[in-house]
Amino acid sequence: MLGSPPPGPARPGFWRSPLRGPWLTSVFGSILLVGVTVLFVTGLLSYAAYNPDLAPGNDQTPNKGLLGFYLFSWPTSPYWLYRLTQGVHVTLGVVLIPVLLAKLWSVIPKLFSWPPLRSPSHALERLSLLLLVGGALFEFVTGVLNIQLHYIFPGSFYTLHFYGAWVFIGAFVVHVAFRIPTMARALRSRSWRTELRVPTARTEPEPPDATGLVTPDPAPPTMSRRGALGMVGAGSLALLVVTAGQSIGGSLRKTALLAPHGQQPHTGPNGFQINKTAADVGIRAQDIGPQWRLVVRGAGQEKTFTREQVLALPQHTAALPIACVEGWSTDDQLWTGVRLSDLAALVGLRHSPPGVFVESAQRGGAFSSTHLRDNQVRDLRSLLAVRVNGAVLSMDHGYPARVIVPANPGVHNTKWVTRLTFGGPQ
Ligand SMILES: Nc1nc2c(c(=O)[nH]1)N[C@H]1C(S)=C(S)[C@@H](COP(=O)(O)O)O[C@H]1N2
Ligand SMILES: [Mo]
Repeated sequence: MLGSPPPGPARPGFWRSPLRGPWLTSVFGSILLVGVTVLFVTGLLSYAAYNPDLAPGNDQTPNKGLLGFYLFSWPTSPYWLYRLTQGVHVTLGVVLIPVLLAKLWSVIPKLFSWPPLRSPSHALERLSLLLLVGGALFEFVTGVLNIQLHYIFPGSFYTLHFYGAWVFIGAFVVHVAFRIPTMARALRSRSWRTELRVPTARTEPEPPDATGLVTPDPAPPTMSRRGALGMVGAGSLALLVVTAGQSIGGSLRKTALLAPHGQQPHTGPNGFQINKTAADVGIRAQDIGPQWRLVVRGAGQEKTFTREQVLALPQHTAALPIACVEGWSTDDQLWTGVRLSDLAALVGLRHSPPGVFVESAQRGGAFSSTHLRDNQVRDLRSLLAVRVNGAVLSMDHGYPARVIVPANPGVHNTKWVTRLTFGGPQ
């Protein structure tokens, strides 16, 4: 009854490119195998770096259950750790887009295989492919939206990208487990060196095999496999060139054409990337003017400081970058201010201070408050900064005072700080 497919893409002769076949698919597949693994690991690290188990403030995935099994205290050394892991995560994600598209192109006839459901196990396999392809597209699309449109969905991006990653990686592991023998066989079936010498005119389909990727009715070649690989490689390389500079920094920053925050916005001591300006988040002049106070609480004590009193406390300097989840980061900036551990000591927490809950003058909304862990408070480079590169903090960088902690995701370096509660909210 379902014997012959309807006219259209389910017919064996519909897809006619002579390039499609297990070898080409396996080349793209093996790149994705390595790439997706690195994306997944750096993604898990990014999640850990958020300290998502510091409830209630940081915890945007309270129902994560077992998925948070591996969480650990994100370290503060090396101070560039998050800059590296998140730079790799975002840059690699962008660079893999052409490979992902090429891989999907190479297997597209399978999406239309006929009959659509042959048996229960075939149904299961197709369901897993749906999760695999859907999961991959979902993760890449949400990731790109986040880095380009700059948190169009601050709370939900995090949750969607996190759960989406687990669905995707589940389907990915099943897929790899089933296909790795085929992949290994296909990669051995022809030599790279020979293949890369074949011009378009001599490009022939791979021999038909059980994978069903090879067309039974090849059209004349319009491109060699070398050409196809070159095109995908050039696409990836172009994306690398226009994104990597936003995290590598230095003079390469100028090449980061795709980076919304990647190029140098201003000059002078405060001339580095700004995530959200004071105006963006509704900081008013009176919030940070002469009426501004810093309230520090802990161990049953509470102290209030004017800006002059904060400036009169012992000042320390640390060279630290801002590294955003979006993948961009600044070069090291020289921050000066009061150590978080010194502030804890002022409210009676002299030895082994606990974590701190940080609140800003921003009235609600994303990133207006943060929890930091005890290891972050205890690092002597962790500051409530009042100056950067020798100048007073600009309004957009968090005047009068902001948090800066080594290896901390940018989002936890709260600007326009008004209150520090050591030991968490009470
Ligand atoms: N109060 C407040 N602090 C904030 C933010 C914010 O929106 N509000 N943005 C955070 C994010 S996401 C980043 S990456 C850094 C960026 O700091 P910068 O704008 O000084 O570069 O500030 C963080 N601190
Ligand atoms: Mo950020």
